[in-house]
Parts: sequence; structure tokens; C-alpha cells
Amino acid sequence: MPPLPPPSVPDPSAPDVVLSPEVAGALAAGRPVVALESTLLAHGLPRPDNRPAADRVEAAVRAGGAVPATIAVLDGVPHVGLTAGQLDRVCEDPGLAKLGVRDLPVAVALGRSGATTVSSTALLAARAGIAVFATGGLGGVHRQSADTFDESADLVALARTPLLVVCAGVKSILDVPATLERLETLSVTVVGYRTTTFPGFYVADSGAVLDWSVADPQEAAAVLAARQRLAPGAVVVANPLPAAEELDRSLHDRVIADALTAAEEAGVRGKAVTPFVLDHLHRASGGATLAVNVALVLRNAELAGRIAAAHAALGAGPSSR
Ligand code: PSU
Ligand code: MN
Repeated sequence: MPPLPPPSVPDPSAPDVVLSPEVAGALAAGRPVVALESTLLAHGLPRPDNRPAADRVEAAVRAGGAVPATIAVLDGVPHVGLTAGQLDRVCEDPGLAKLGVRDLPVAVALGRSGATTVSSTALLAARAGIAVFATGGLGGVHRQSADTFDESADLVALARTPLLVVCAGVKSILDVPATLERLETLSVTVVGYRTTTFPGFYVADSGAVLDWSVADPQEAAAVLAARQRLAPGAVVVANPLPAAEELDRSLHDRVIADALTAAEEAGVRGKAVTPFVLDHLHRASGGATLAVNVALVLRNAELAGRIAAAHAALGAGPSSR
């Protein structure tokens, strides 16, 4: 019997990314599309609450006027736009890998599956021709970074990836001022949405001040179009929760301090830190951080849909080819 070819040999004719029919049709017609990441589903929200959240986030993008394209790698294939069954896989598999940009070649070459972070989602979205992306909170500089060197790969990825990302700031488990300094160094454009205070993820205001704000989706789309003409790299639109919806401040400060101590004591390192801390917060707050996390992602998804629609109407950039 002739030997079977080794399963890990990549097919040189295989596309880099597979677009769902709906996403491919929208991009070809110049209709607005919003990329969504899957790490926030698989590693940021607990099972089984993550599965209905995935549908609600996609529905929020549609409510904003765009087609949602959730991104994940399944059996070595980067998918842009997932079926319901593929979303089930992402949300149900407790062993699903967390893939940053550096992990993508391994997953693709070896036929593995994984959820994509902000960094790898942005890269795959840009490759697919999608210019607008929604998430919860960006990764950034961790509070003990002077000792651990722990800084999310999201930051350097945004420095070189041409797209706009809507977020509620950076996760407040991080060192927010240090993260803003790094975004400045990396020349990532940061604008507040109707505010010049940088949001604090679970809370409306991180205390940090921004130089710029945009007043509506049209202004955000215009900033994206200008960035696309002028320089590679991303535009961050920081969209705060309304004060009435934020997490109680004293609960916020207490559970975050506890979660960071627990991570330290458990010796958690590397890419396990963020999922560990988020999970600790969801349990320590009795689900309060989970509810706020989902609420802010939904708001970001809807705003991203509106910005993508405004950007498509400009007739500029990859999403309106
Ligand atoms: N936003 C959320 N929840 C999350 C994340 C973002 O509301 O879980 C994820 C994103 O995928 C982001 C990642 O890229 O956390 C950052 O992980 P790290 O700190 O290991 O770079
Ligand atoms: Mn890290």
C-alpha cells in the first residue's frame, strides 16, 4: 500500500483565508462588514453564556447596518464569517487554543483550531479586505510589566494593521496610562467617541485624557479613510459605557485587586493571564463583570456597524472595493 501523504503538508493552492458566502458577497459589493474576534468568546466569557453572546454581538453589528464576520481558525483554516455550527465549536471547546499573530502559522501549518485575539483578528480581517473591527477591550501593558515584560501583542499589531477598531478602552486589569504611552510610541491613532476621557472598560472613565474625539460615525469613518491614505496602522475608537451602566467603582477596584493577587499566587504567566483574571472577576463579582462585559461589547459592535456603513458610503478603502 503506498504511504499516505503526511497530513501537515500545506496545500499551496489553498486560500489564506476562507470567507463565508455572506461576507464575500458583501465585500465584493462594497457593502459594510465588521470583523469580530473569537478569543473574547472562547477565553473571555464563560461557557455556556458565550454562545448566546456570540449571536447577540453579531445581531448588534447588523443593527448598526453591517454584516458581521466573526473570525477563528478551524482545522488549520482561518475563517472570516462563521456558521452557527462553527460558532458552536468556538464557544463549546474548552481546549480551544488562543491564537495571537505569532501562533497563526503554527495552527495553519499543523491543521489546528483556535480563537483569534485582537492582534490576529485584525491581521486576518485586513487580509480579507475588512476595515472595521469591534471588540471589548484591547490588550495592553500589564501592571507588573516592569518585572514581567508582559505587554499584549495587540499593541504592535495595531501599529502595522490598517483598520479601525472600536473598543471600550483597554481592560482595566492593565496599566492604562502605560498602555496609552505605548500606543503613542507606536503611532496608533486614538480618538474618543463623543469624549476626551479614555474609557476604563468596566467603568466609563479611566481617568486618562485623550487629545481627540469624534462626534459621530461619519467623523470616525473619515479619520479611518485619512489614516488609510497617510500611514499604515490602526485607528482606535474608544467608546465608553454610559455612567449609568458601569460597574460599581468600589466593587471594580476590589475584585480587580483580588484577581491580580490570585493570578500572582497561582503563578499564571503569558497568554493565560488575561483569561485567568477575567474568569476570576466574573466569579468574584457574582456575574456583574460578565454582564457589563457583554453590554460593552454589544455597544461597540453596533457602533462599529454604523462606522463601517459610513466608511462604505465614502467609497474609500478596502471595505468598499
Ligand atoms: N476583550 C474582551 N475580552 C477578551 C479580550 C478582549 O472583552 O477576552 C481578549 C482579546 O482577544 C485580546 C486579548 O486580544 O484578550 C488580550 O490578551 P493578552 O493580554 O494575552 O494579549
Ligand atoms: Mn501577555
